[in-house]
Amino acid sequence: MRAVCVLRGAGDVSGTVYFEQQDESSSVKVTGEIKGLTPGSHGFHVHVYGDNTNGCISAGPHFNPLNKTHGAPTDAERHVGDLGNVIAGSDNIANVNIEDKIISLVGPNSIIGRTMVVHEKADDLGKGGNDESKLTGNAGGRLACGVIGITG
Ligand SMILES: [Cu+2]
Ligand SMILES: [Zn+2]
Repeated sequence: MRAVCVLRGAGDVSGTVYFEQQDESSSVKVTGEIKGLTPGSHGFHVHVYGDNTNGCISAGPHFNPLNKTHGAPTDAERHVGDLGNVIAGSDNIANVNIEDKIISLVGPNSIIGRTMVVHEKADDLGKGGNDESKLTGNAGGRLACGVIGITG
C-alpha cells in the first residue's frame, strides 16, 4: 500500500510526503521533503479530519482513536498520529525519513483521508510539564498541511 500527502499552507512552507507499508502488520515508512521551514525541530502529526476547508485548523486535533495522551513516537502512551518532529537544516529543508509501527494505511489506525500537519514549533513529546504538552506537545501554529490519499 502506498499513500501520498502534498502539504501547503498560508505561507512559504510546502512539501510532499510518501507513505509505504508492505502489509497490515508491518511498519509504515514515511519519506519526503518539506521546504520553507526555519532551521530546527517542527512538530509533525496526523490530525483526525481530512478537512482543510478553513485551512489547517479544520483538521481538528491529533488522530487519537485509542484515547491516549500526547507523547513521543516511541512511547506506549501516544496518539496514533504522533510522529514527533521533523528537523530542518540551514537550507530550510527537512528531509523526512520516519519508520513507525503504530500508524497504518489499513484498519482502525488507518491514516488515509486524514491530514498531515507540520507545525511552527518543536513538539515537546508530552514532556513539557503542562496540560497543553499532553494534548499537542506545545507545537504551536499549523504552517502547512495536506490530506493523505491513496496512490499507485
Ligand atoms: Cu499537529
Ligand atoms: Zn499528539
